[in-house]
Order: sequence, then C-alpha cells, then structure tokens
Amino acid sequence: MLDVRVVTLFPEIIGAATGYGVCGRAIERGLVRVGACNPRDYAPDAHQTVDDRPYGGGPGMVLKYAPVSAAIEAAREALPAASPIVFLSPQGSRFDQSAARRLSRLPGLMLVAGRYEGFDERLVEEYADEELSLGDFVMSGGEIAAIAIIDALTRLLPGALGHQQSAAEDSFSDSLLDCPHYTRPEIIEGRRVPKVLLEGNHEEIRRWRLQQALGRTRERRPDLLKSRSLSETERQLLDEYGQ
Ligand code: 9D3
Repeated sequence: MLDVRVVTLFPEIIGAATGYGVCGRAIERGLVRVGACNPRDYAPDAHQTVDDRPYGGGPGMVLKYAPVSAAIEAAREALPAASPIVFLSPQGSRFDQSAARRLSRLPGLMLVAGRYEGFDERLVEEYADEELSLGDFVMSGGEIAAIAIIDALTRLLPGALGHQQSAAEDSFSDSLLDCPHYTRPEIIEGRRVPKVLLEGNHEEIRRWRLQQALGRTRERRPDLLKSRSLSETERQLLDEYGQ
C-alpha cells in the first residue's frame, strides 16, 4: 500500500483527477490511498490568509510559512514515518521514470504543491527532502504535477495493471520510444498496415517493432539513445532503418 498526501490549496483537483482508470481502480483495490491537506484550513488568522506580498517587491504573491507548515505537519501525522516530503516546483530536478520507480517503492509520500510565485523559501529549507519539476514549461501550480506523479507511481504498483502490460513495462520499452500501432481496418484512405504485421511471423514482427522504436527514438529523442547502450543487433537494425 502506497499512501500519498498532497498539500494543496485546491484539494478538489486531486480527488477529481485520481478517480478514473488505472488510478481509480488501484484506489478501489486498496493499492494506493490519495488524500489532501489544505493550508487554508490551518491558517492561524481569521481571514485564513495563505499568501502575502514578496519581500523586496515584485509581482505576484508568495505562500506563507505558517499555514503551509501546519498543513505539512498535519499530513505528516497521517503518513508512515518513512515518507519523504517532495516539493513540486519549477526549481526541482526533472521527474522521470527512474524517479517514479524509486518513489513507488515507498510506504508513503507527501507532495507539496505550490501556487502563485512559489513558497516562502524557509518552507523548502525546513521540510523538503526533494524538489521535483515536470520539465521546462510554466504551469500555474503544482497540482497537475502531483496528479501526473501519482498516476506514474500507481501504474508501477503490483496488481495495478494487467499481467501482460506489466511485463511489457519491464522490457526495453522505458528507454526507447514506442513503435507504431495499428488496428482494423487494414486500409484507411489508401494507407495500409505494414505488411510484416499481417503475415504472422512473430520473430519478424518483434524485429520490426524494435527497429521502429530505435529509428523513431534516433529521429525524435536522440538524447534517450545517448544514455542507452545498443547491442550489435540493435545497431544493425538502426543502420537498416535509414531515413
Ligand atoms: C510565471 C512565473 N514564473 C516567473 C519566472 C515563475 C513560476 C512560479 C510558479 C513558474 C511556475 C510556477 C508554478 N509551477 C509549479 O508550481 C510547478 C511546475 C511548473 O510550472 N512546470 C513544471 N513542473 C512544475 S512542478 C510545479
């Protein structure tokens, strides 16, 4: 069981997005629990203030220490002792499949989603075991990052996927782009399904799929190939891919 608590000013977003598909079923099956903790509920003042103007001036608002700190402490009480606190922010290191594998093995995890210009830096200093980002683009807050991370972790929990899918997940597939897929009908607007897929030679199909995966990865994401070694067979398939 993986226990996830999200500290967020918008807890409804988290609940709405995790109730469907693989994630929804995993929650039903008791493989993962997803809860939220709202700093607004812990704001010490009558107006339930969660943000304030930045020292030094400038645009936007900053998340205040006191309400976020109180929400983090409350979330920590509800989690197993060995649950790291992960802040979601554009300053974080990049979340990837190896981070997903690492975090999915934990008993619990706290995700702290920012809003506005970000957190009072002393929250990060006091509480963050790690800071994660989804990549170099601007979102309005950390909630969608939290949902993306929960989805990626949940898929890795034993029993969350069908057996067939989980086997495929463990193979080459995570360091190469996927091959093209086709289903009926055989011809659409004159576009035919590649012949090899219709002939039923499973060894040839496997080689073709691997070749497509290698070729597309070289074309679209050469960075992925740089950190992956190629076998002699793979090098040959890539040479024959052309283009
Ligand atoms: C336009 C505001 N930016 C000024 C340079 C800074 C900024 C502050 C807060 C940019 C984004 C955000 C809110 N983003 C997140 O909380 C966030 C995020 C993201 O924006 N991109 C990728 N991953 C993540 S994880 C959390």
